[in-house]
Amino acid sequence: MISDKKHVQQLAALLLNRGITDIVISPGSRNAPMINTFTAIPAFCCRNIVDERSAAYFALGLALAKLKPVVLVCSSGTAALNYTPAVAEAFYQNIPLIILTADRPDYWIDQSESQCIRQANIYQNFTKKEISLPLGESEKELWYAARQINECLNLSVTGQPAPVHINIPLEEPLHIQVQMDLPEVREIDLADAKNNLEENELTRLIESINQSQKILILAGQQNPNPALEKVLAELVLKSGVVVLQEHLSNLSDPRFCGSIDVLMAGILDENIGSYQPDLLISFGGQFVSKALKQFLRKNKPLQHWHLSPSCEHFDTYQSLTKVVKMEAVNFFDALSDGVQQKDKSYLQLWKNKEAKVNQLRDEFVKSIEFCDLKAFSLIGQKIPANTVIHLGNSSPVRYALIHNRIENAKYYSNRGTAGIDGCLSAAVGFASASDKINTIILGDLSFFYDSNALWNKYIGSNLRIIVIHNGGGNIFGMIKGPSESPAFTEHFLAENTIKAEVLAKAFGLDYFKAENEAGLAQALNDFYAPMQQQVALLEVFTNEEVNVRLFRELFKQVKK
Ligand SMILES: Cc1ncc(C[n+]2csc(CCOP(=O)(O)OP(=O)(O)O)c2C)c(N)n1
Ligand SMILES: [Mg+2]
Repeated sequence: MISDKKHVQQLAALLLNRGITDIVISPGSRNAPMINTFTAIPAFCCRNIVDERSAAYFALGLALAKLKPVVLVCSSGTAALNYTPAVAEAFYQNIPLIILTADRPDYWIDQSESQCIRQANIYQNFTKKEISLPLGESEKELWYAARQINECLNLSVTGQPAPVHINIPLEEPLHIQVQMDLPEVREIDLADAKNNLEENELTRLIESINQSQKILILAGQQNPNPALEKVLAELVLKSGVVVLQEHLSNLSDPRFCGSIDVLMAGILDENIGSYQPDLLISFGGQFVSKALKQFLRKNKPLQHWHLSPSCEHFDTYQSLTKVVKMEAVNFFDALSDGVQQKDKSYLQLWKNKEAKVNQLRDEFVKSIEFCDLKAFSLIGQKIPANTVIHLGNSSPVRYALIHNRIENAKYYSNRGTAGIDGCLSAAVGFASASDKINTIILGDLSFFYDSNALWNKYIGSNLRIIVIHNGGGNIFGMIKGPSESPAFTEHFLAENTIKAEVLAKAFGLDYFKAENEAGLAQALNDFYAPMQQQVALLEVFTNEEVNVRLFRELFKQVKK
């Protein structure tokens, strides 16, 4: 039995035809036609999560794991507004979410009806397209709706993928069901051409590359991409380009350069001009490192090319001279034959510096007392290889990036907008579709903020949650302004004494804790032991003042 609402039947048919079958529903009455239809068709995989904020972040993680769009379904009113944070994050991370919000007919909006808000275009800044379906079910209205739905579904995955919003006004009665198959609906297919460079343009680009002595390639946040990794590694070998990566770019070839924050600290006091690139080529999402942005804004390249299939003009370093409307892998592939062998001194300069700062970092971390920096080093030694790591915003992502990447690990983080409000939900969503051990490392405030992530039935035994409990928002102690304010403890740090233990118990998670180095090493052994067949939470207690002192000291040490 499916709903008698023809627009909902048609929408379900179009989703099914495209194989978009992962659905996250939040309960409600106005969305009953969607709930009744999707759950009646076995090909749809429906989950239910009550908190729409968490549901949308869960869907984001799920879409990342499955590498395909995920559908969200909610009721009207503030239910829909609660999707907004994750919609913004998905927009800036290029993740396709198909958002279906139930609504009342237009003529009841602002008429003292309950659970009613102005819902058209509520995500207008964070979606590629938003439509409101017509209410009437005439042939013309159904044709019009199908065309618009087709366009939304095509746009969500083409160029730079992004969320789309389909608002669905529905008239009562909402619960009538009929015994029938989904209708046949015409699909408007999309043939997405791989953009090729014209011969002349390609020749000019290759000439530029061959004339540049110092080429720096910035690999921003992106999904693992083995084909790109291969072509870039060959380019490094052939022409000595420097590829700078953070863990979140998921490029791990040892010929690339990492540890960017410490590396930047290491070169700042040196003959910095020798590191300045002639040609900068960037692709992917954002970099976490602020120091890198500062370095490049001060030491601008002569040319900066940004590679973007949807033509984004990212002038992050105030030196953009060309946008190449192309996937990075196709771009480097097209160039590879024409690029000449080159002297590797620029690459050597960066690689030598990287080795030096990494050595200083390791010596320093070995010598210090227990703190967040040390805890991340220990965690890094104990996390199993070939795993998935989710990094919470605030200092966890920074600490993790200071240390070496875990072998064969894939890294994810909500860096589109860097919110602390959905780190755990996104990790839970990802882990629910992953057959690997998934570890999320996040701060205490981020954990409590998003603890509703644990309020659903889709938490797999493969999930490991590490809460770094440092008594509040430690990041604000690391930056000069807030740490010097009289309002620091109450209004920046937001001092926190509540422990995660009670919540772990409430949600039925196995609980571990550690307060010192030996305790953490032991807890990690148990946490990752093959015998640990249950989802588990490890709470690591550290001291705020010690953390801040040693974090600052690290950067002094690597400058030496
Ligand atoms: C939704 C949202 N609100 C506020 C902020 C500002 N903010 C950035 S970091 C932070 C503190 C996070 O504390 P915690 O999770 O304990 O991490 P720590 O700083 O201790 O590493 C806050 C409030 C944000 N990024 N996102
Ligand atoms: Mg904290």
